[in-house]
Amino acid sequence: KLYKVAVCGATGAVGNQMIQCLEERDFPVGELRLLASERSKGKKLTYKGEEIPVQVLDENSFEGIEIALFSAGASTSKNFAPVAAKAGAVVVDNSSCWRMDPLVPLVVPEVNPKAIAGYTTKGIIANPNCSTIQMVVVLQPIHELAGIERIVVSTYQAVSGTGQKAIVELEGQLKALHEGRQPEAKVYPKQIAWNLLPHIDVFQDNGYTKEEMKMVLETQKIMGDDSIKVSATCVRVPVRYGHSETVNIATKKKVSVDEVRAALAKAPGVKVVDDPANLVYPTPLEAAGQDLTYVGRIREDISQDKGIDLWLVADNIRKGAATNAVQIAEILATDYL
Ligand code: A2P
Ligand code: 11C
Repeated sequence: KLYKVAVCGATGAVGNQMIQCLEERDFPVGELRLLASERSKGKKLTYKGEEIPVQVLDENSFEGIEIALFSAGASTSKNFAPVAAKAGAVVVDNSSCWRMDPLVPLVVPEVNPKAIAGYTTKGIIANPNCSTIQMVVVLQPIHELAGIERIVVSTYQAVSGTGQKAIVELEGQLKALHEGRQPEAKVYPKQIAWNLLPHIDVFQDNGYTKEEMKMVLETQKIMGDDSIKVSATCVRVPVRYGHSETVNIATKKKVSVDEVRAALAKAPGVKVVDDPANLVYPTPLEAAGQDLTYVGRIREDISQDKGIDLWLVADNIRKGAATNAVQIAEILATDYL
């Protein structure tokens, strides 16, 4: 069967990648409707060699659509995901808008594919935050092996997570610095070139940022275990594509590095890249453009009895957003629609 698919936010960094993923993975598309704002009127995007005009999103955009992939920001999702669902589409939404709604499943196909069944209540499935996706893909097999009690994670997040305008800002600042000019900061509150910012999304009353709290709450929801304790520090780094993370875990059962490595070697969506003696460990440049989550620096935590340290890297626009959404759509198509 072929499906009528809409991509809402088609002109954005993630939306564009969604179109590419549908093509690469040969998703059974019968009709592809591309939606964006008034600003994109007249634009055309290419799918399988064919130019498709971008349509301006409105109340009638989803007539006849069966699957709608959304990545046009939280306010667009809030207003239009229910419109698409009412028109009969199943929405896979990449924004943060619906993730913590108890009636909306939050899905990473390698971790909790069965949760997709819950889409029937609201017609919406939420795609998690990029930094959460790559972490749970790696932690789920360890949780099954040894039971995870606590996670302490620090992230090193690429500017593409903020969108195309942030990539342009980083490049502009680097150029200015090389030319001896004062770099301009508009997207971020401080210069990002040659710098790091311990600040992603807005600060909350508890001192954490919203991005950090997404890692806490989304991890518990996806892994289906509210008892897992998480403390996160999210940092923006001057990297274009690929989020990296150091993850320290405390487990209920003591496990060896070899056992963790063996569990990860057979885990779906994960590739172990870990031979430090030969300088083998993953980096964002190597993960960019790929769909796997790469894990290296696997070692026993010397500061506690039952702990493991890990280093993870994945492409935030692909596995962290577009690929994960298209994987959900694939399961919908195969098992539900
Ligand atoms: P447009 O290009 O017409 O502004 P990014 O995250 O890379 O900034 O992309 C955001 C995506 O969401 C773009 O495709 C953008 O379309 C789309 N978008 C943003 N606001 C709206 C809106 N109010 N209605 C429809 N599409 C929107
Ligand atoms: C970033 N993780 O890297 C963010 C982008 O909740 O979907 C995605 C924000 C979200 O800036």
